[in-house]
Amino acid sequence: MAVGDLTGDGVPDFVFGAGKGAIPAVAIYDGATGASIRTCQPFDAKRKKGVRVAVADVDEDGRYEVLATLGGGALDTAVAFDASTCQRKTTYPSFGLKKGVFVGGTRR
Ligand SMILES: [Ca+2]
Repeated sequence: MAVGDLTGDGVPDFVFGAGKGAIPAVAIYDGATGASIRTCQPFDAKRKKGVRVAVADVDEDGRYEVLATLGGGALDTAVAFDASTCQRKTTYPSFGLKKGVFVGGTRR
């Protein structure tokens, strides 16, 4: 789970990654209302290793993106995507490990 203002209303929103065995989805909820904003699927549906998430402004445009990686046993690819469109913005190169990686976010 990660927290960050993805809607721009000044209230932190919540991002949840699916657990191991589930389709690798990321669910985003509005922190002000608790309503579901959207569910994104940043990885192939067959890669059911669990999704780890973070929130960070990776392109320094003043808006947060969602960072996601797959859990242990998966390639260590990390991606950043737009929370409002689910469109991938960045794919980070693999370290060559298949143990999964973790992601963390920052504030500017
Ligand atoms: Ca950004």
